[in-house]
Amino acid sequence: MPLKVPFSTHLETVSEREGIIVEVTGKDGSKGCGEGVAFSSPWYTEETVSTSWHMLKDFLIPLLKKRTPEHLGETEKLFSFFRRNHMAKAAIESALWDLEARRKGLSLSAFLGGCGGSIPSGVVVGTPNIKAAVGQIETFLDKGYTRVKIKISPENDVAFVAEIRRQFPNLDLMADANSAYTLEDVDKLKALDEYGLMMIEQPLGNDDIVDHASLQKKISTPICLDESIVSLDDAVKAIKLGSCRVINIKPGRVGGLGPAKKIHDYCRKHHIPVWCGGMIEFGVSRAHNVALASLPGFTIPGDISGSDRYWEKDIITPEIVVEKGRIKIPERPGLGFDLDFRRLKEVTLAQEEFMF
Ligand code: OSB
Ligand code: MG
Repeated sequence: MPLKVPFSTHLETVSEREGIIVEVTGKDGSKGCGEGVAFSSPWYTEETVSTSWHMLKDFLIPLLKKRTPEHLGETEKLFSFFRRNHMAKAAIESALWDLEARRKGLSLSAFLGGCGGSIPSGVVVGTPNIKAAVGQIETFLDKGYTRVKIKISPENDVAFVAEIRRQFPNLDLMADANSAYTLEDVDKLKALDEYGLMMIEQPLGNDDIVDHASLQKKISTPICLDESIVSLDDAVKAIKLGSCRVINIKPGRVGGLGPAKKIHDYCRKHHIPVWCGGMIEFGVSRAHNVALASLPGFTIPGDISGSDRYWEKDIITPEIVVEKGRIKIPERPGLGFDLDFRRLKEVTLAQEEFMF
């Protein structure tokens, strides 16, 4: 689907989004759905839509066919037989969570251990142009969003942040660098300490936790890790090293809701606040994120904006709506949102069915 407005980071501009929607049906007829959130090219992580499709079709689905898990918990272990490819794994794993929650008659939030009620909604500005960024922030604030994230890079940082802070002195603001810096840039990163950022996300190498630990000692702004944390093991090591004070959890990046919940539980025990990141995804993945973000350790508003942030029309019904800065957690069994098959059909490029 085309985005309403292109979304830019220093790495890539996303104008159109491809994705993979998975629907699973149990022997008893119960259903669940999930989403593969890899991008069309490997700019954010190494996975793409094509590699995810390949993994699903040629490895993960045949593996499930051979060893159909009896319990949800077995899926992660089963999938660990194949290295990484977390977004492909999460596409099925999260669909199985939805299916299992529906079977148990619980909302996905309750099934995960969430609190119910509603979650606060944060939003991301996707332009380095200061005028456009200020315009977007004004629109978002009018819609009630409670927290804003901007993207920074060495070409667009201190002056950009300073001007946004000047115009919005009380805004809950964070900055995401998507690995645009190295330790040589410490002076610039230190200069950002002036502007009361809630955190700086992934300033250094996409797979680094060592340099981030050095950097965190030199700056007062909390570091949040995104790309560097692809497993519970990574989170444990990063916290031990002092590489971050906050973690952004995305189910796709870590292999699904099971691993995401484990990282949440560990962080909560170690007093590391977490929040749920976004992938410019469609409503299916967003709905999973809403349920995940209802867990008690998600104490910071996530990048969980409403369906209308990126899409003219989403592929779920109802769409995800932000009201007074919050999203209601559905109470009915499962995800609480259904696929809008009419809309889905309009935007589907390829479809395949696997029976066993
Ligand atoms: O780094 O968090 C990120 C979008 C695509 C890939 C990576 C990231 C992002 C965002 C936007 O920051 C999140 C969203 O609004 O979905
Ligand atoms: Mg990020």
